[in-house]
Amino acid sequence: MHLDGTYPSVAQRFLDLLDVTLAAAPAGFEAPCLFLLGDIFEYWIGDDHLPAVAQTLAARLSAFSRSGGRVFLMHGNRDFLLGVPMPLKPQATRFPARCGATLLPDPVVIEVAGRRVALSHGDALCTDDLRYQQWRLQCRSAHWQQQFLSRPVKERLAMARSLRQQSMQAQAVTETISGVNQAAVDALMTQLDTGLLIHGHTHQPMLHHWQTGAGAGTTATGERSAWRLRWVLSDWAAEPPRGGVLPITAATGTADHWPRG
Ligand SMILES: [Mn+2]
Repeated sequence: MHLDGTYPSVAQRFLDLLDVTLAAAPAGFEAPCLFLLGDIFEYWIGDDHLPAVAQTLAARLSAFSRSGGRVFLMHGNRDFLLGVPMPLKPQATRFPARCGATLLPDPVVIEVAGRRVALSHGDALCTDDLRYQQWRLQCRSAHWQQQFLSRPVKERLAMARSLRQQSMQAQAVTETISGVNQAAVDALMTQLDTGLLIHGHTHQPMLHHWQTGAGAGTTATGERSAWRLRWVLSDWAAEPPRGGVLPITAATGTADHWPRG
């Protein structure tokens, strides 16, 4: 969603759809679950700095969790500091707690109607972008995070702004956010033993389906050939208006959901 103060219309549309989606959550045997798979915010400099849109979102999510829903958050490449303890302010309320939410690792496997479904932000799969993966390793290290979070808010805001500018310049050169690497996708799905992967990040919403190995039978590595699905979520944008929510039910990712033709 990349929520920030720059595009209030995007934040409003997201919050409105969230209200509709949460209100429509079916009453079942278990609590309805909401998963936000990272880059909820355009940037996040620490849980001690709460932008207005973050306060609004936290209030809505907290109300949903108090009414029996369950909320799960995941880090993206913009908001990877969300929920990380502040070295100099250990008593600061963590953002997930403020939302009544649980912070998930990336990737994570959930079970839906007996099927294993993998959820990820998606940036770790863009392995062709070596410079980005180096930066990812660095900024996800405890050392870098403790150093960054120990700086005053003003300095952290300035650093976040400069990082966003560098990221925009890099994207202007390559014209697009790097796509996922197919070998990395297959390796992850084999490792997680799942036939359905849901992620965002690439801003290229699409349902991909393919067969592992060359046709039917067994693959070169001896695995049984199988159909795999990768559902890429839409990003949220102001112009033209874009964005959406993927309801996950027992039928998600089955043949009924494949595009025709
Ligand atoms: Mn992202």
